[in-house]
Amino acid sequence: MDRTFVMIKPDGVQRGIIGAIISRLEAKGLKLVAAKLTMLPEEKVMEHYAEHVEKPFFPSLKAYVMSGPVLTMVWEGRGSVAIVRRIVGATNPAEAAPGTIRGDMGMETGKNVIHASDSDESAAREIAIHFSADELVDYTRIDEPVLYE
Ligand code: IDP
Repeated sequence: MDRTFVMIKPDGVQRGIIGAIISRLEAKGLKLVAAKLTMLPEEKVMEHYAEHVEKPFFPSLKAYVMSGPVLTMVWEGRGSVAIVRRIVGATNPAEAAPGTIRGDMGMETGKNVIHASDSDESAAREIAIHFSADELVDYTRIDEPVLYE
């Protein structure tokens, strides 16, 4: 089954919207298979955001994601990478569509509440950065037989 990596960033944790965000993903039918509340060490930030290290906004991005605890998660479901990206919305919350997490819960790109993998390759890479294989829990959600055709 497809898996995606999702992280509630420090602003989302500090603002007390973890539950509201998880509710949206759960109600969609996605299955939570791993979760960890943690402070990201610098080496994980460098690895996770390797493609952005040379960008002008990287120093502020790094300070932002290290400014407090994050909730790292792995969510599973058929087509989960694309589904979660649509639920999360555009990078800039000011432009993200209403109904999306960023569109409903954020104001600016520099504090955009949540991260979600943008491809299956990114998901596999990001899951491996943040979780070991034995932290991914294998179980069946009781509604799975009625969620899928
Ligand atoms: P994404 O998170 O929607 O996939 P990316 O372009 O991959 O967006 O950027 C990664 C993260 O870097 C964003 O979620 C945001 O936190 C931060 N970021 C991207 N562009 C800017 C910017 O122009 N200013 C400040 N932060 C930015």
